[in-house]
Amino acid sequence: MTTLQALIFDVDGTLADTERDGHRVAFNMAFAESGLDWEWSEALYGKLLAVTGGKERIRHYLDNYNTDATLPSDDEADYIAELHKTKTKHYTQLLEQGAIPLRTGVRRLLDEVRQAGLRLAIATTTTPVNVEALLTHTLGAESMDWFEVIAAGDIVPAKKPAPDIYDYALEKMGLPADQCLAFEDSLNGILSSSAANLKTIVTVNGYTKEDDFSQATLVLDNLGEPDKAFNVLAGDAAGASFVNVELLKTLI
Ligand code: XBP
Ligand code: MG
Repeated sequence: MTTLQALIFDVDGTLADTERDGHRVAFNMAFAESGLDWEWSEALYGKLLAVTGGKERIRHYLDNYNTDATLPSDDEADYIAELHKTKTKHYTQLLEQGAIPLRTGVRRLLDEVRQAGLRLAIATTTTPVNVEALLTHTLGAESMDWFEVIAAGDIVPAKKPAPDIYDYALEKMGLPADQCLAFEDSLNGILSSSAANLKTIVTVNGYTKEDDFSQATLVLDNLGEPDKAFNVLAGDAAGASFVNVELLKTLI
């Protein structure tokens, strides 16, 4: 019989709603600091989220939405990398200021699964220091040790929707996909986790609620709390009203 051993969490959009009020704002701050007149509105950012990875997203913007832009440097890759470093500085400062809370149920579920002895990992396309800043400023510095693998950013060349980041996390944990569950919030995320053969629970957010989650095991509006039931958007929640270890064991 297959038993549940580990949970692998995406970060952006899943642990916290970081994109609209965190990453987007930090990109705009970096553009302003660099003397660029680029401004990513909430609506434009929703379209830019089609591409994962901040450097890749800037490139996608230049190739598709600001084709007349001239960069103040001949070395485009180098310029984008520097711009992205500035963005990361602003993003981590926003997190330090407590700008982005965890999503409903995240802290409770992490506490419960740790009590139950389940293993934890992270698989995300965001820059490693961003993960550290989010965990430290929401759950405390010790939470970095709760996750035995933090697979993040450029650690694999092919970002989501490629399966590589999940494959990497599974390999580091020495576990087969069928003993783990993934948590995601977006189409690129579930394409990645599904291609790594992981059953996936999706908690949608404002940017992703219209995405195609037909590959998900369960689709919810959030993880829920004992006094705040989730809404089931697709799949069988076995009569539960919030995600707990008991429910997770029925999904594997
Ligand atoms: C998150 C991303 C990241 C962040 C920005 O996707 O695509 O690129 O938006 O972070 P996922 P960086 O939730 O699927 O991991 O600028 O550090 O790349
Ligand atoms: Mg995500």
